[in-house]
Order: sequence, then structure tokens, then C-alpha cells
Amino acid sequence: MARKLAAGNWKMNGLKASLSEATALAEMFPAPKVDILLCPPATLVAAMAAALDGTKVDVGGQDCHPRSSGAHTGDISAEMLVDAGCDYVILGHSERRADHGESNALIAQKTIAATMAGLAPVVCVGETLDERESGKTLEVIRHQLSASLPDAVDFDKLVIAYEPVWAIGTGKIPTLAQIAEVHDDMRETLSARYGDDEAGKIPLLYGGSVKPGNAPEIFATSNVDGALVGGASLKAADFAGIVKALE
Ligand code: G2H
Repeated sequence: MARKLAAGNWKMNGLKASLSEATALAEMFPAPKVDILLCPPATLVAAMAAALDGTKVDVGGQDCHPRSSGAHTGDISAEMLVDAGCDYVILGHSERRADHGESNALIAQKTIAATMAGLAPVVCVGETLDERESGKTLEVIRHQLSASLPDAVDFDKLVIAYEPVWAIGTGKIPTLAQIAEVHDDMRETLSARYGDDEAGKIPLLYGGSVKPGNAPEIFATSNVDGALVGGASLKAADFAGIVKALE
């Protein structure tokens, strides 16, 4: 049985003042029944980790470099995220695949780097609208899973997030049947590669326009173990509604 995880992705939003939303969230969940994660922009990672130290809300980065150190201007390594207080890192988000040309092979290297540093990688996959409309969704997701994940992963830490690109920040979400179809197929694909026991431990998150109002039905869908939430994770009150729906 996979653990349940409510993960917030603040993307390029949030200044120091926003840390009060993170601490307010932690105060609302002193003993949560599910795992809670916030991934702020890099400038806030260390400050948020310090502010949430001793609480039940974990902190993660939104990306890491595949190497541990070196001449890579503007980049951050998995070791640096650990040093700043992170437990997780989001990898291969569709915005990084699109904005930074990240390939499946690069994401696999980053997943290895994160795993070796002791971070829990949240590896994102998802089809575009064109791919969905041409009936290629499952083929695309299977390929992304196959090529973005290394053979050696830590099954107690690895998390997968399914985020249809066309549902991100648009207010549109797939039907529950479409979410179930992809999540069931992801579980089968992971089982075929890693074995039923190991694949069964991997939380499969849905992401894309998750809100407190639609969270309960999404969490009741087959093989959905949580959510990766963008816009609705910025305010503690909104994100708390999603966490409660998962509990
Ligand atoms: C999808 C999601 C967070 P939003 O990217 O990863 O964003 O919830 O704003 O659609």
C-alpha cells in the first residue's frame, strides 16, 4: 500500500512574507494522517525548512542538477537541497520539460542524483492535448515512465506525479475515468518493471487544477494516492482543504 501525500508546488511564486502560509498550514496539521510537502522557489527553501523544523510539513526543491557540484551557474545540486533542509525534489515537471528542454534521459540522471543524496524524487509525467486527442496518452506516459526512471530507485522514497499538460493551471481536469485509466496503467507499468511489491509502494499523485472542491472525488479514484498541487497550495486555507480530503 502506497503512503498518501499532499504535495504543494509553489512554482515561481512566493516571497519571504509567504512563509506565514507555510507555518499556518503546519499549525493546522500537528498530527496529520497523510504526508504533507511544500516545494517553494529556491530562494525560500532554506528559510522554509527552518520555519517548519519540528513540524509535520516537509520541504522540497523544484529541481536539481544531475551533478553534485561544479561549474554550473544558476543550478542547485541534490546535496545542496539536503543541506538546506529538503527531503524531496520535484523532477521533470512539464514546465521544466517545456521551458528548459529537459529530456527523459536528463530526468533519469537527476532521479539518480536525488536518490543518491537521500532525497525523495517526485518524478512528473503527462501528455499534451495533442497527444491526448490523438489517442496516444498511455503510450506517452509509458514511455516517459520507462525513460525518466532509472533501474535503481529507492522504493520507500520514489513518488510519481501524473500531470496532463493541458490540465495545468487551466481549471480543466480529465474525467475521473481518464485519471483512473492512466493511474491504473502506471501501476501496471511500474509492476511489470519493478515487481508488484515495490511498485505498490510508490505513491501515484494526480496534478493539474486540483482544488478543495474537486479533491475528494479525485482522491476516491483508483490508484490515486495524493496530489501535486500548484495554485491551490499557495494559501494555507486552500491547501488545508485538499489535505483534509486526503486524510
Ligand atoms: C500542475 C499543478 C502543480 P496547478 O503543474 O504541479 O499546478 O495545480 O496550478 O494546475
